[in-house]
Amino acid sequence: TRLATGLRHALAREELALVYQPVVDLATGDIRKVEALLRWTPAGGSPVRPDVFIPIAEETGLIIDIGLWVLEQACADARRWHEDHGITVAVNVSGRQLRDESFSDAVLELLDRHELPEHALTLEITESMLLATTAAETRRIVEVLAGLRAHGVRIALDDFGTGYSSLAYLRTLPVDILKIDRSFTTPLTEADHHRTRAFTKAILELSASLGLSTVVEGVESRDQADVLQQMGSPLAQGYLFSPPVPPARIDDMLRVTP
Ligand code: G
Ligand code: G
Ligand code: G
Ligand code: MN
Ligand code: NA
Repeated sequence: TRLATGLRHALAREELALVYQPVVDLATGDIRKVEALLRWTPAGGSPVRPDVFIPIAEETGLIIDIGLWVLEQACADARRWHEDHGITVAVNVSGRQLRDESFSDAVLELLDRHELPEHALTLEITESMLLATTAAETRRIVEVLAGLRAHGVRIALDDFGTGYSSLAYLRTLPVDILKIDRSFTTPLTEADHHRTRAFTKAILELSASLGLSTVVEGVESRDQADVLQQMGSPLAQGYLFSPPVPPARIDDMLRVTP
């Protein structure tokens, strides 16, 4: 297709860019980490949404090279944020990347080259990435994640609570962080919120009892943030704090000289 052809040239034409969304400590408002989100603006065109081009990148295999570019940029940016402020960076990865046999070595090599400690990088995975995989592929993905985790790289399970079998995947996948999907956040402050609050509270307690840390996504209002803080949620992400912004804006927020 036309988009696939365009995407094939996106790297060489420097049409890709990363934006970063802060993850804040609800108690203090301090930025604790950032999530890297990929943007593609074809030359002379308007931006293409990631939910449109990421699936194309996965189908065409372009996600391997694009994913390495994302990791490279994210580590280069994270280095100046981590050194002075202890900020860690989260990068979304696709199942296709994790099944690539050189993935682990590539990640460890670029952390080394950018002088970033392994714990400064979080890889965000989703349970949906396991839906179309065979049992052997799933075993391979678990092995790769466990290997990186043994080196100190953190693994986050993204969009938690949206799949058919979130709890089963939580038992299967080696993870450190749960990211509660924003579909749980929106109804927290609606009139009939009792059931939603019970679900969110239960996930927070489950996460804590498994020794995981939790990030709540999609916080858009002060009221939502207050409810979450009362429930003991430490970390949150959403438009209330900041939309995804270019790296120079993160530098401004942290008052770092690039
Ligand atoms: O801002 P938002 O529209 O950025 O992101 C839409 C979706 O695209 C999200 O589900 C996000 O996980 C995914 N996404 C964004 N950047 C990347 C990336 O670099 N790699 C992968 N695999 N997915 C990404
Ligand atoms: O990787 P993930 O699917 O979690 O990607 C995060 C997505 O959520 C991105 O598309 C990002 O732009 C979007 N997002 C971030 N904060 C908010 C928010 O407060 N509200 C809504 N509706 N979307 C958000
Ligand atoms: O400065 P501006 O209004 O563009 O910021 C947009 C959002 O980013 C606001 O909601 C603001 O709270 C958040 N923001 C700006 N600077 C900081 C900062 O230093 N720390 C945190 N946690 N949030 C910030
Ligand atoms: Mn994510
Ligand atoms: Na999500």
